[in-house]
Amino acid sequence: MSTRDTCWLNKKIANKHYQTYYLAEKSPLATTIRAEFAVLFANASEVDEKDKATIVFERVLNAKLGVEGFEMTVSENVVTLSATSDKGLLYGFYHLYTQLAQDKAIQTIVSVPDQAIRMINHWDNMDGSIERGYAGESIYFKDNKFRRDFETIRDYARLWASVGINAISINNVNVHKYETRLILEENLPEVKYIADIFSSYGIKTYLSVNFASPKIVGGLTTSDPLDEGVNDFWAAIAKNIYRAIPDFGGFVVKADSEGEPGPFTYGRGHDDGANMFARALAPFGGHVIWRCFVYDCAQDWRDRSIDRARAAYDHFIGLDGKFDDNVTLQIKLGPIDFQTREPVTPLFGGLKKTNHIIEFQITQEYTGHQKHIYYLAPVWKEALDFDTKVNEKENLVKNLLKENSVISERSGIAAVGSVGMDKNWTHHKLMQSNLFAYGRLCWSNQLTSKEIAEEWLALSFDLSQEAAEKVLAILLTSRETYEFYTAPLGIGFMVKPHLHYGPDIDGYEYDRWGTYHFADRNGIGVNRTSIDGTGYAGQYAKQREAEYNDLATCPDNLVLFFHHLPYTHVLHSGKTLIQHIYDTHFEGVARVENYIATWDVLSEEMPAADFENVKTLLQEQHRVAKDWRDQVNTYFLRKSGIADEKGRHIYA
Ligand code: GCW
Repeated sequence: MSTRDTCWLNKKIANKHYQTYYLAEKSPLATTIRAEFAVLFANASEVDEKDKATIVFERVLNAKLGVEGFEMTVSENVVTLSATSDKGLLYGFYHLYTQLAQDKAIQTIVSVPDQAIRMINHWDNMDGSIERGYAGESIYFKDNKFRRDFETIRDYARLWASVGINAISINNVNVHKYETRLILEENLPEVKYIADIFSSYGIKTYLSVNFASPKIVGGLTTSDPLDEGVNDFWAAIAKNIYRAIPDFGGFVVKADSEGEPGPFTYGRGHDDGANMFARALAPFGGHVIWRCFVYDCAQDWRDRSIDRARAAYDHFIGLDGKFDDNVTLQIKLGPIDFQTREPVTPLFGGLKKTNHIIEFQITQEYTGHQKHIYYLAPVWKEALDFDTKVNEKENLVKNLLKENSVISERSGIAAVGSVGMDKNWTHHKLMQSNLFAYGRLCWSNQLTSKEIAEEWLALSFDLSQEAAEKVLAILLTSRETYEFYTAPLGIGFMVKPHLHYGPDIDGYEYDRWGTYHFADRNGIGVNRTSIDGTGYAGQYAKQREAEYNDLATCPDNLVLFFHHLPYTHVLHSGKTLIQHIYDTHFEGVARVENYIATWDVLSEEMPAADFENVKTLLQEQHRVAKDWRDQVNTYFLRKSGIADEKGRHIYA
């Protein structure tokens, strides 16, 4: 164990009864269970006869448990954890632990994950930096070498295993010079050290690869996916990797996106590109995850015919059914890029014959850089529960991920990770909740954001009921608070360019990234209707299209995503648009002030380091929230010339 924060694995089970266990298995996963007993139980002892144990692990044949599920039964004060694999036993172990740690009654339960792939993508570079990382340097790399801090990686692996994560890609999807070489022999022993650690926690390791590797490191003159030499190159690479790491997961690929190379260079399609990797990996059971974040990032702001929101759908819908069985498309939750409020990407429900996973972002790129409190579970739940209304009936994203994938084991969820070398992993203590929530929600889609936060609080701290409720209230309101003081009504991207922290209302307005708000003296918003706008709304099923097209039914919180409206437009809330902007921005800051006051009350109950950590960061959140409030309010007062009806101070 390293000296790092133990997060939600923070308690030792002192319960006298449950300290003896029987576990016949000898695999690396079983060894992990033994190690966890030693760490998480006060007096655990392994016994070699079943009837002397109060915790019994049992491998069973039980189709309803699948490969990863487990069953926990209790009779006469003996808990039996059964599963078809050691992985299921490990998940069962953590479940039992969390129940005991929360002093909950041990109850019979069958638990099977709702999503098959439950993955983390790291955006770590070998120089130690992390793209969009806010919690220190990479836990894997440093100075263009492997960091070799295996204790940290082990501690990290157990955190994820305890909430059911089963796949991790370790390097950035923007694959630079040194990282392009990760697939080569010279680096495989080091990748294997990491993969073996993850493997002993039931996690498969993936690498992000550079599409242009054949040219860059293979000595070829082309990286054309239909070229024989290129195919041979990838086949040899795959063979070599699997010889070193037999349970290697596969590749993650960002191609033809934000400057990364891809099949377009050779006039080929994304199906050609993805299937090339699929063929190379297939003999070894390997898997390619192909990202759909493909759009024109060199747009001319003058050109109103392009709408970035349309891009993923326009690029991929025509390729539905054309991918090999071991390809999975990875699609960002929203059509633009992890803004506070975006509609759900219409490819969910649109794709019918292609494996796919939804991509979330745990790292708080646009949501406060882990300096602001932003509990993300509500965002993810909203996406998973989104009713696409495809075929004119209820069709929720969480079900469609499986149902519309050719092979349901190749569907699920991925998220961009948020940890670094900071002692508490996430920089902000409270933002450990997002790690926990992500894992729990991937496993059990029906859990509520509140249930998850309560569980996290109970496992992480020893708080009185009253104190726990205070923190809970902060977490559960945090997303709306951030939304209040930043960009209004689904408009997004009023952030400082490149940095993506703090306000810059026109920062992207004349830039090449396709993220415009079109504010003028009369109004603001993007007309994405299929009536007289960009047509984006038309990518949805009929009922959704109609709902978004029509101001009478378009939800307030997305109204500027779909419509360009005058400041005097009256929202469903009864407020004018301009008054909504003023009110929410004043309220957003007031809420942060309340958080500060609430937090101060917790000084007695919170561990000192955590108390200080959050207290300091709340000051920063407050500073930046005020910047947002004042710049946004001033900007719109100047544009519209309409005063705040409550007469509050706006810097004119
Ligand atoms: O949100 C954008 C980020 C890039 C990132 C890209 C992506 C890894 O600003 O930093 O690149 O998304 O998802 O590929």
